[in-house]
Amino acid sequence: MGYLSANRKLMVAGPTRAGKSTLLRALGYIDGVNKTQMVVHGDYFIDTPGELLNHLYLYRSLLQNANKAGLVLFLADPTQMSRYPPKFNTAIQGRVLGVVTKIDIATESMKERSKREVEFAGAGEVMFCSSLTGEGIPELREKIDNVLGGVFS
Ligand SMILES: Nc1nc2c(ncn2[C@@H]2O[C@H](COP(=O)(O)OP(=O)(O)O)[C@@H](O)[C@H]2O)c(=O)[nH]1
Ligand SMILES: [Mg+2]
Repeated sequence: MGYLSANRKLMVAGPTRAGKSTLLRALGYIDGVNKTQMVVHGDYFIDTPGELLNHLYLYRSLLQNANKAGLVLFLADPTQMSRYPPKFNTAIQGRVLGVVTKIDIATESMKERSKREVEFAGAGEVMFCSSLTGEGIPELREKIDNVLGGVFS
């Protein structure tokens, strides 16, 4: 995998069970969803286990992988707390985009709290989606294609 294609990878970070793998499936990057036990590198994506965010001593691993990605999604799940470090974006070379998922089961105030969590982590822009209903997925895919150059086109 050369430098250029590595920089076209999409990485998804977020807590355990936030819906990272399900989102990658909704976006068409992967077929099935299993519990992600380790960092999975596809040709065009990097999936990560939530444990990397849940434990301070694992941030280094998350960041090393993040620097192989052209775009890192900071995923927030309205049904649970996301413990992103403040200004986490400054440790990452690639672009960062905040994504609040599971909007099909979240109230407005839950969504607002999730938005603030990823903004705290340094996401300048935040998008909303549901991997189950597909709401917001086309807009998110378009944004990803704009940043990464449309790996599927
Ligand atoms: N309601 C709802 N559930 C979701 C959504 N995305 C993921 N889930 C559920 O959240 C759980 C964890 O998803 P998973 O992708 O394995 O999370 P990961 O640990 O971050 O990779 C699963 O039961 C999914 O079905 C969503 O947009 N809406
Ligand atoms: Mg997973």
